[in-house]
Amino acid sequence: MRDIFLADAHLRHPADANYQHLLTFLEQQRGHLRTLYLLGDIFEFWVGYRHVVFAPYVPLLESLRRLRQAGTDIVYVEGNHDFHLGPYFAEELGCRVLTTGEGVDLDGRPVFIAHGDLVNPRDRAYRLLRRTLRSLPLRLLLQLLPPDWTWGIAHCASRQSGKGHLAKRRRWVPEQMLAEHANRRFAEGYQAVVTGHFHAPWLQRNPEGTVVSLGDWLDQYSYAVWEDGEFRLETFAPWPSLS
Ligand SMILES: [Mn+2]
Repeated sequence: MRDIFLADAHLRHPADANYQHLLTFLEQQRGHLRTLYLLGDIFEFWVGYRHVVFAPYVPLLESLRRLRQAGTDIVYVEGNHDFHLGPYFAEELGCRVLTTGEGVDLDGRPVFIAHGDLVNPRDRAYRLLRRTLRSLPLRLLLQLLPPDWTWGIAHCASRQSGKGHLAKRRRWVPEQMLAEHANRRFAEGYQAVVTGHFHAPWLQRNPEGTVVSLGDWLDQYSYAVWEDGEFRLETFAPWPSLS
């Protein structure tokens, strides 16, 4: 049995190619997967209501439900686009929801998993925004706004924040931040660190531990597999090869 780690699908509409490929991929995994680790930003926008889910996400939720029925555990770490996952994911789907990064045990090895949006302690502006989006007043406001409005506002805001990412990338090099973050975790005793968020697939085996950056499921279709005590990065081939 194996575990799969996947992040940053930024799903919008079931007809989109990346959405379809994710459904196909998860269907192929059914019955062969011990734990599916979703490391955030699987949805372009998710905010949790108790009895409401956004209609475009129903096909993925059904696919996750089928995985659960086949015996797969699902751990969902909230990203910067999907938060307040609570009620639906925990109670309806029986997932383990983590609001920030946390340590997990993989066959006796301590591994730190996180979305990756908090790896840079110098990005104070983002930390403030993150706290605000998750604050009680904003949660209450979201309960009052009609979900269709929230959906519209969120998609508009995520288009705006996409423009800011390029400027940040020029100021802070992801590989360097991830390496510094991983070193701090290795010093705490973790043997591997797995994150998403930066849309950059790479895996580095250092003497201190393994660093895994997942890439994305937008157009790279990269993911990590934990099997036989080791991580490896793989790429889903959406179309069968012609050779
Ligand atoms: Mn992200």
